[in-house]
Amino acid sequence: MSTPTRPDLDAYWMPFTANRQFKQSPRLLTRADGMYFTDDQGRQILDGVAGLWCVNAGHNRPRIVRAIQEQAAELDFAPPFQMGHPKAFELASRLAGIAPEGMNKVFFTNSGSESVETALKIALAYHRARGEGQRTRLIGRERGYHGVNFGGMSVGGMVANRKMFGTLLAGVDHLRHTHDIARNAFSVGLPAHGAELADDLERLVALHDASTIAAVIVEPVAGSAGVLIPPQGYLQRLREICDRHGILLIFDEVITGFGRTGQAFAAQTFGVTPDLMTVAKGLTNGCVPMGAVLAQQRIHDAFMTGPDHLIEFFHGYTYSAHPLACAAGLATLDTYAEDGLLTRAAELQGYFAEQLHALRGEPHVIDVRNLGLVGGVELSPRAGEPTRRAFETFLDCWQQGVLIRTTGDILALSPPLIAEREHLDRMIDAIRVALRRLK
Ligand code: PXG
Ligand code: PLP
Repeated sequence: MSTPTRPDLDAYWMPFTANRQFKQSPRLLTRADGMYFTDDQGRQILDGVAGLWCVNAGHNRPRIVRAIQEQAAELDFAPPFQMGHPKAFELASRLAGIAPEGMNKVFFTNSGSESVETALKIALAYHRARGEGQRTRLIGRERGYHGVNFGGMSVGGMVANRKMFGTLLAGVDHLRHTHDIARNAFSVGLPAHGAELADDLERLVALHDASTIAAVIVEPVAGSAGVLIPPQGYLQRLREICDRHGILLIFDEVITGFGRTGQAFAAQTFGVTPDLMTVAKGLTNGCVPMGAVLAQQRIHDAFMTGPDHLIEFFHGYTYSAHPLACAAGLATLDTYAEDGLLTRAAELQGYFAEQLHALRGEPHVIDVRNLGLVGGVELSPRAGEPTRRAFETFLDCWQQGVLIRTTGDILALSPPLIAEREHLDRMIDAIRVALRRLK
């Protein structure tokens, strides 16, 4: 097929992209359907990462497409402050209905990053509303990713995302990460070792005093930092320590939400209920930007004091609960329910794990890890050129017509939850082929 005319690539400063490399050899997607993208050369590209961990129901789902089209013609925008529209309330109720028991209040945002900022602000204001305004300290974790805004960047723990940007938020500290190849390499599902790393929180309590700590935020499964699966018992232990000290526990479920780990939320997969939960991505199947914070009733109720004509929480976005996003969200939840997608990862994970772990022994592979429909393959870095092996693997897979993600020298797979076994086979085969010809 002849190369179509490409747009001028100069003006667009691309996010999280090697701009110069991209513009020398662009990868342009023009259509998507089901498990596949089409690129501007007319090639079919198998989607191994649900777009960017978000298109959980696969692409171009008719019900979602229709809902967005109809909504645009019916109510294009409604101001979210002191006003509402029916679908915002409906979507909040539906979300509360699939959330862990007791997480029944929903605050809408437009992205994962905004959800994180919102959750951190709720935590601070909650303590203050209850007369514990000295609880201002926020605790994150090394190798955490909580978006790119100042709060999320500060509690986050990826050095490249932080080092350029000055002093960040004051009063933030970090738990150690749980990644431990020496003890846990090639674990199938949850690694056996490392629950005791949750005790880092006790050390930070001993250092700062619990009375100064507002909240701890962690990803139940770290995605962007390279698919780090929590050790058995780790999240339970973190919950216990938070409870002991009156510290709020925030789960950042931007990636793990909406069926990725085999239940609607990782909180349910692990049987650990946080106080606040951030979501985005799969909330609208990636079709319209939207995020949300889910809160326990008592967190919300702490704000509902004072005269009732006064605003209780001075926070919100112009596009909070945007009608198009709400319409997409409702249609997405219908699609998940209709196709049983929120539990499909639980059905597929055995097969996925088996095939993925068969990459053990291929060149450069130093770890394989998995949970639900998330997989990570860690490569040993090429001497003096960290991240290049993974990037070359990514490019090779792209040439083979398979889209994967990389972070550092780690390859990540997070296929749409509609994937069939042959799709999983093809993704893993593409990685195998690429690894065998990699230097
Ligand atoms: N928290 C978590 C846990 C995330 O994974 C965000 C917050 C921020 O969401 P927004 O919608 O603001 O991007 C994310 C986003 C990758 C990758 O390569 C992952 C994300 C974003 C960009 C790249 O794995 N996750
Ligand atoms: N900057 C200015 C000047 C604004 O007026 C607003 C919103 O009114 C914002 C930023 C925030 O925009 P958004 O509500 O879309 O986050």
